[in-house]
Amino acid sequence: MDVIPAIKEILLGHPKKIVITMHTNPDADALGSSLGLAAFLKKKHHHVSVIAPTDYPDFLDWLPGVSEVIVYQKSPSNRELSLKLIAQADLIFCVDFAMLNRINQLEQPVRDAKAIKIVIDHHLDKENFAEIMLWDPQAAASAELIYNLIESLGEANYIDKAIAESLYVGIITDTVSFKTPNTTAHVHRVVAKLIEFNVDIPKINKLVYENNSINKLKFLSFALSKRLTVLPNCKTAYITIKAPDAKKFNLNIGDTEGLVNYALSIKGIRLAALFKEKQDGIHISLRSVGDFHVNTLAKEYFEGGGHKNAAGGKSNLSLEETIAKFEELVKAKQSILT
Ligand SMILES: [Mn+2]
Repeated sequence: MDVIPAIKEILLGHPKKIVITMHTNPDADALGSSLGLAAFLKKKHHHVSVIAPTDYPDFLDWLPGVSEVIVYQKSPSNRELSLKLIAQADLIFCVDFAMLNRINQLEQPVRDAKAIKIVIDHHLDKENFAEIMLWDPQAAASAELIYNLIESLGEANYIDKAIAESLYVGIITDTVSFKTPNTTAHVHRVVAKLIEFNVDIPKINKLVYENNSINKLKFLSFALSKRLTVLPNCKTAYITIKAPDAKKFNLNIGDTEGLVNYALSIKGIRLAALFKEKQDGIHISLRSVGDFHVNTLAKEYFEGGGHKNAAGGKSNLSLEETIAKFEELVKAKQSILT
């Protein structure tokens, strides 16, 4: 099936009840792409609800339309409303994920929903639950795919400053400011077109990258001086955050965003990890440079997945056991890493 004509046809006719949802712990691409798509569909007179399984980081609270996002986990009434909207929807867009286990408790409700499901995603791991897959693991961001979709529908004239800023922030963050290998000439062209809608570049970059709380900076200093381990023989570095650390520094959602990149920034390091001890287990972020596939590591050993150079997973072992497992794996893969 040709994806664009199929989506075009589905959106024709009377206004549809549409739910847009994104992966848990939404990042700027998941949230920005969802809000950009929502704003576009609203302009086309559809009834659109945006549902996030869990809360988004504070540094995204300026995104246009963000106050209307229903955070499922936040309250019983949000849960009830989310389930109702999902059950009644004509269409469900799954943005920035292609595996239903990425939306936790919403997995079953979305799976069971009578709605037509449309995936818009660029993660490597996917399952076939949707009628329509706009899926391209080469894409730099889901926001790039949303832009492509709107343009392919012949409706770029619907894009306005709010939509452009929502998509722009998804692209700058997922490409780590245009530095990842998938930052193609096409990505730059898309961003150039978005900028023509008067995207406020300095404002957005300030909000995203220079919006640290003092706590967050003090925590960064602590993490780098007390919680960083380097395995030079394996070209690997990792940071661990114990549950009491998060408490002591009063960390908010998103405060550990980017921390793993400090480990990766060390000269010669090719694999970096961040282990966060949380109530529901150990959350793991993995980053690499070059041809070491962290998505495979995440998928095979840590119930996760993602991209070649950026992935996430979890572990139900203790923090110490998880780290021991990780070190063992890394040592076994030493020949690939060095
Ligand atoms: Mn993304």
